[in-house]
Amino acid sequence: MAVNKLSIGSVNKMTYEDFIARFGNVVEHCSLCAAAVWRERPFRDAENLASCFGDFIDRLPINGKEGILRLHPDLAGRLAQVGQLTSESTQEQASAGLTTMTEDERQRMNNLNRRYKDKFGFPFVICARENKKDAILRGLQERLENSAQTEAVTGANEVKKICRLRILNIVCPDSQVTHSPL
Ligand code: 2AL
Repeated sequence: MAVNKLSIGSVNKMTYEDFIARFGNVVEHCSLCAAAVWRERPFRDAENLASCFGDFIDRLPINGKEGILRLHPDLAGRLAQVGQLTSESTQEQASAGLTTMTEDERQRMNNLNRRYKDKFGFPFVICARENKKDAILRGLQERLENSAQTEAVTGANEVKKICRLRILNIVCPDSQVTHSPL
């Protein structure tokens, strides 16, 4: 959790390199998103910055959305068990209660994750900060019934929620750029 949040004014003044250093992982392991969004500055506020990332993800073709999903770690998966998640994912998965699951719950989640990946070819993605473990297990079970096309779009929408919350951890939500009239 960022303690000293940035104002949107200081975000707008960032060099490309600084922008990538701060926002390169708001979409997990996909600094390409930040590299593309940098050209949209100046941003009005944190929500506008999040919308720019969201619009970029929305415009991706289905195989691009699937690619972004593949960059996400499984929930309560192998990387979590060996402590190899990014710091953002570590906090998100803990907030959903995934670090305090029973062995039975972990096995159910791992089995459902495996079935999901076998069916769709990309991992199940959900915004862990907006869900608890029971809702995640239910969501996994329900979404397994969907088509691959529906899941690519649903998963990408979850990535947008994750991205927005990561941005709100970095940028002060109250700070705005105001333009004086000409
Ligand atoms: C994640 C993750 O790492 N953080 C989050 O909110 N969701 N992963 C996932 N497969 O949904």
